[in-house]
Amino acid sequence: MAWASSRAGAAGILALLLARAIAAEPAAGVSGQVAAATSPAVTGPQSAALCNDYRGLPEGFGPGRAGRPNRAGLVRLAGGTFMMGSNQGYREEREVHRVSVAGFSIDRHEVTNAQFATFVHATGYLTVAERRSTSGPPGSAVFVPPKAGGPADAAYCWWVWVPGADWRHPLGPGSSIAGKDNHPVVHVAYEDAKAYADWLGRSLPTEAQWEYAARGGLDGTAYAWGNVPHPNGREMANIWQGRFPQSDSKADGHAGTAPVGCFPANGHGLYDMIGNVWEWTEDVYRPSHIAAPAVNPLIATREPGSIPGDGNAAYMARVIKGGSFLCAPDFCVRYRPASRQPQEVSVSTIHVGFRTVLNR
Ligand SMILES: [Ca+2]
Repeated sequence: MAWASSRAGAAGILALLLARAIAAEPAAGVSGQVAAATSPAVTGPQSAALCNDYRGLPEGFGPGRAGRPNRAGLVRLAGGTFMMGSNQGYREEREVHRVSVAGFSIDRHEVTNAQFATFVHATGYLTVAERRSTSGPPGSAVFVPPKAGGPADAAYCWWVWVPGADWRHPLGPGSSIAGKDNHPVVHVAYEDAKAYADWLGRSLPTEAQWEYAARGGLDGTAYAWGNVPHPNGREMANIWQGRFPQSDSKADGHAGTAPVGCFPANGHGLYDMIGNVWEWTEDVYRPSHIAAPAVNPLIATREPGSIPGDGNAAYMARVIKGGSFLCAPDFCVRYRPASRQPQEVSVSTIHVGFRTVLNR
């Protein structure tokens, strides 16, 4: 398979296809039309200090180390017990089970380009997408809407491997992040996210920590803000509106990534846990919650063969959470706290980013 501008199908895109094989089926009870009687519960501070006026760096942001971590931009969450997963969503979200997590702190918003640039400037770090490997030139996966009248139904034809695409050049050579200091960094592989977290003296969230944080204190609701997808007609997260993948109507005001903090914070004061970009977690992906531990769970080992096409001994997928600007009511209803998806650790894309936690 040639790398140059090839359509999805290159080895590095394999995980995306596997993930979408899981993602493609409709899920009972989670369509965009779902509306329950529960009132919307939008709480927490609003985003006046973030979004367009934000420069992308929390006050006091800078290097840390394991013994003295940097705490800028963190929100402290008390420990607690919640119901993790969903029995109404996609099959990999089952079963709902009671989970307890100890107190921890988590980034108020997704890691921004400004934050990642500070890290790279200080360390000289080179992301996976920027490194030449034996399998091809540097590059990453970019979303390209199919042309009108084209084979829109071809499996995941909207993913294009673009040589030269990386966090500084989200759409490939010629593109840039100028003016996007406050957008979430993208095209970061799992080890890139880990390296950044290490530099701060922090960690990546476990899936349980992430879901506990995303629920914002609302236990058992379908969405992070309640059971109504659009309370009072309001767009609550940066997702896709319109017919996917042909046309994003931008009803939420954004196509592609949005600056962090443009949508209401959840009940914990956290922004964009849902939508904008998917977020890496520390957990190795398994296709259900069956037999998961109940206290501070962390899935550290995979189950070979548990993911369709997973015949490669070196294959390793971790859980990503929250959905992205590419999640649509008619395609991937994964803009919910219980949603989860496998992402091959070495693959970066234009719609996966991350945030960090501090476990002390
Ligand atoms: Ca997000």
